[in-house]
Amino acid sequence: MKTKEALLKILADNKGRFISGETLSEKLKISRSAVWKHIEGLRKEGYMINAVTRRGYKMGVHQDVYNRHAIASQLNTTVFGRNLIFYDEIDSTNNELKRLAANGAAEGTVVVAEAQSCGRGRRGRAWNSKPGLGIYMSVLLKPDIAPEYVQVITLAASSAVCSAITPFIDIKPGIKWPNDILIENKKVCGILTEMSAEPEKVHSIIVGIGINVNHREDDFCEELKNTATSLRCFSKSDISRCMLAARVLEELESLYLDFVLNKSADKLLNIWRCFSVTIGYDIIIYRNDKAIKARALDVADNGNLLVQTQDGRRQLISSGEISIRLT
Ligand code: BT5
Repeated sequence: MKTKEALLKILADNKGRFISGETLSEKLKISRSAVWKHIEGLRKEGYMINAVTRRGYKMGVHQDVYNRHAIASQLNTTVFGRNLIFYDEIDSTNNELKRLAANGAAEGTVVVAEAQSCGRGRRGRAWNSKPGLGIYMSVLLKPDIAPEYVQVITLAASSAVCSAITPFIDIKPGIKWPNDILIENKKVCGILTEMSAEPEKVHSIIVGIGINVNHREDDFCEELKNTATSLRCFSKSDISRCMLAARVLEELESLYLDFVLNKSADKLLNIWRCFSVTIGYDIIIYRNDKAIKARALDVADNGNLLVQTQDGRRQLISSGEISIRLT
């Protein structure tokens, strides 16, 4: 562990309590002036650390420590995040994981960033990725499944996020097929699933998850003010991003392993249905500039949406070709 990470861990383990410079220098095997320099560095990064002569250093109880070590120490997984890479800033965690995958990164490798300079949504859209407030992370998967099942992974991710966020908020989140997680009709999380495959075989899937966690209403830019929300808007206090990121990875690993080992999406689809705000509702399907009215009936084994159009015909639609609006 690097000195900075080790120092943060000690301060975080003792939140609200003073630790003397002497103790820190002994534990970290560095001089007291080096301890002071590291503390100054952490303060510049935004950590609130109190320094009082003859008492030492104290991190505030509400400080959200967010780094590789802090996430790893919360994580109870066997595969996901065993290799976890944390960046203060990266273009996009999906892009970085794609680069790592090209160099042979293992299944379950996770990239997390404090901020993204070029966070991506679907079809070239942007994902607003301010530092200090949200979770931006991607997981590398190498499932032995046919490419047509890739959509199931997106549904697994949205189910995992809903299960993970529910205990932190006072309201039930909803999933708008296929990848939007909404609270009171505003978007709190988006998922970007990208696949590299041959016609018959998946090489790898990167599932990118963006969650608005501790944003206040003012933190959203003008264009997102009416459409985006955060978990903080529905919780009594700030939420630990480390703890939440760890819970999301645990839930996703459990659903993913169940899916690939049992070759069945039943379990995750049942969870998905519980959170769905699409099934049973009237929707408008936009395809090639045409708008078609339909009712969403169910989700199929491969994650496609079963709909019934107004002429009574039933059809399965996949997310690549269309977008939908709830009516
Ligand atoms: C998504 O796309 O919802 C997928 C977003 C995935 C983001 C994660 S973050 C980690 C990983 N690395 C990446 O580079 N991406 C993934 P889409 O359905 O196309 O929605 C994009 C639209 O959502 C934008 O056009 C905006 O209208 C809106 N939007 C952008 N940023 C937002 C935010 N922070 N909160 C809510 N809505 C947002």
